[in-house]
Amino acid sequence: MTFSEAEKAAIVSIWDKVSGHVEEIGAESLERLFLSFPTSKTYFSHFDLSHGSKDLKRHGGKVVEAIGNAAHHLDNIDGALSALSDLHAQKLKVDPGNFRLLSHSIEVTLAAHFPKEFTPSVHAAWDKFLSTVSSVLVSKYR
Ligand code: HEG
Repeated sequence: MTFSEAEKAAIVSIWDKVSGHVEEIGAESLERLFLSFPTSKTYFSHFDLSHGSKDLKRHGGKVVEAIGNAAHHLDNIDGALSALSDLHAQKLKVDPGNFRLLSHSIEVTLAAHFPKEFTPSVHAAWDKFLSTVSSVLVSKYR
């Protein structure tokens, strides 16, 4: 997937706002995922999923940091997420449908935190970006 200059600018400008708040944005995205789509919780039976938990913050922070890594490598997301792609395909085996649900939850979180900046065209760029990240993470399933 290639990104236009305008899409790259939209992705990076939101990332710059997120980068100092990775745990907060990540935890809220996960909380929205688990509340709206409860079947996604099956992968996290070993976590405390209650509001504000350390597990939500720690894991949310890791997920959002990985998205930041991808945002810094828009011309080579495959390479940037290669190890994470191995992990999801070979060890975690998360049903691919969950990636759309998480992407949606992240987009809602971004819209709620940055209502002025998350315009329809910025939203579209982020949707394309998160869909590319998701494709990379499920690309090694077979
Ligand atoms: Mg995954 C671990 C990123 C979607 C379930 N995920 C991780 C880790 C990262 C990550 C950075 C930690 C890896 C490590 O410890 O080395 N995940 C990540 C991204 C996305 C994603 C960037 C999509 C945008 N993950 C995803 C989805 C599910 C899931 C949709 C299931 C609904 N991830 C999952 C589980 C673990 C990770 C169960 C292991 C958690 C643990 O036990 O610590």
